[in-house]
Amino acid sequence: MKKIVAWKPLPDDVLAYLQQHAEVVQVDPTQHDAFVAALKEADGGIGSSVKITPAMLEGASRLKALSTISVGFDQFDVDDLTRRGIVLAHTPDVLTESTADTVFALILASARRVVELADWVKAGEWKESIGPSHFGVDVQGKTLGIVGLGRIGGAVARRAALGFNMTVLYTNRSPNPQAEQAYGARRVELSELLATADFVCLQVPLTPQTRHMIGAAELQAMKRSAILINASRGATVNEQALIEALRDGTIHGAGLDVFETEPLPADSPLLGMANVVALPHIGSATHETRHAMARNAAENLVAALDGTLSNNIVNREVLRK
Ligand code: 8YV
Repeated sequence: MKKIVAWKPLPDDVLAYLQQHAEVVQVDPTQHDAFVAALKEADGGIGSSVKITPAMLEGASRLKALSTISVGFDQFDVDDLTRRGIVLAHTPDVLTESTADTVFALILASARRVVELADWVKAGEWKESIGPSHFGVDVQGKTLGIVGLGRIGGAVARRAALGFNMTVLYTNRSPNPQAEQAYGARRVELSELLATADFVCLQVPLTPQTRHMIGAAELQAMKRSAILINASRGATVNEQALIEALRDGTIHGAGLDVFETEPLPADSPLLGMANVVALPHIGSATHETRHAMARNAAENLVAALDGTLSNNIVNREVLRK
């Protein structure tokens, strides 16, 4: 029987499904040596949120497939997996809508100061009717700039255009005719997007090309009234530059679900800023979506080990070897 290593707890039904196909060894990824030893014995692996380095795969000669319970695969060295002939699968579709909801929650919360004012009410500070010092800014009718219009970016564009009557600008490696037609989205250069958008929303994967793509110069290029939204990966933004821009009033605020270091360290200056909404990487974190992701990843893994997986493959080249 094949052996699968799971480095994340799985819902009971998903575990039972995997057990119909293989022996499942559950490991605690913080026990590094035991985790690496289990990988050496395994045909497949499933999990998320842990960096899997080439060194951890040395001697894992049986390993044929890894399946991440996430759309992002920046925890893996994909070229190295391809060289080793290991298929990497991910879960791109099932989390699109809940992640777009998180992005919109950040847009609304930052613009309307939802978290700050809710805390203020709970602190017993609401003693008379509010005035301009508590007002926010409008979301509806404004311009949203989406950096990277893939699946999640498209779902954000739909909410923005159809639900909030927003003008949608985007950058992307290739045009997205569907979003242009359905949501009136317009593809522009990053410089135009930064200079024009009221909300700049990052929806790119983390790659060497996107690391720190938003730094001091890009923040400076944004409107002083603009709000930066990031629910992609923390390292797409130079966090130190962002902290300075928020302090100096270079931009108005930020809604952040992701950070360069997660969990966000308790001494991060971002935590003390009223113009920052900070969430604990909840992008896809609903009961329904996390369950669907685990199920999807398990099915991907079983199919990859059977040699029948045809979609959700990160490194398709491996199949051609
Ligand atoms: C979580 C995510 O990071 O899918 C992604 O890329 O960012 C998230 O859904 C997590 O990996 C889910 O287990």
